Amino acid sequence: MAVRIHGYLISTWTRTACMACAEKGVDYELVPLKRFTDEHEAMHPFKRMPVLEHDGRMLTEGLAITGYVEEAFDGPKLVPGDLEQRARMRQWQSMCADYGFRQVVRGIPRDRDPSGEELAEARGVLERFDAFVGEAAFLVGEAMTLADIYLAPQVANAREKAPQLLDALDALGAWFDRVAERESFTSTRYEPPGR
Ligand SMILES: N[C@@H](CCC(=O)N[C@@H](CS)C(=O)NCC(=O)O)C(=O)O
Repeated sequence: MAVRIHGYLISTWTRTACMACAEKGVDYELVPLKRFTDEHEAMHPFKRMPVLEHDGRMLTEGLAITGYVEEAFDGPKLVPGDLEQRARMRQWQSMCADYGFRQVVRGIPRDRDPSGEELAEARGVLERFDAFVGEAAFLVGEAMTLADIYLAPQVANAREKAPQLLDALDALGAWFDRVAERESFTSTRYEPPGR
């Protein structure tokens, strides 16, 4: 049965779920959620997104969804076989789920100019991320992993809302330019209204 992802691409977590499918070569249908309805709550107890539907299963949480996509389908491995790389990938996943999501995605508003404090908090996280980017093509080696798939939508979100947050973060910028060329990234682009 086909994979359905309930959500919208404005959501970085939804984009991460879609990118995981795209990198894996899994066809999916992006289904608009009827937000905050009973139907939404039946799918997601916290009324968030994404929700992945497959074979009668409904799954919430980016961690569970991307892990499921990795294990349920053939295709390029998104989780490294190497112990240290796997741990580094999870470190990135955790940093994105906590600091990136809190200070960058949620911390920088879309509907008003961010305050100096909000910008400084987000910038602090992105600077730390920049310092973590190594020499390899991708975050934990020469192949894309879930680490890249977590971080790319967050950096895209920052760039869209407050591009100055990424000024002079050269390692992060070079990594992002590489990921931004991937079909998984271009095919999941969020287009803000009016652009
Ligand atoms: N821990 C959740 C976070 C999901 C989440 O917060 N999604 C955001 C969009 S990126 C959302 O649904 N926001 C709507 C809201 O907070 O009402 C996951 O890993 O999927």
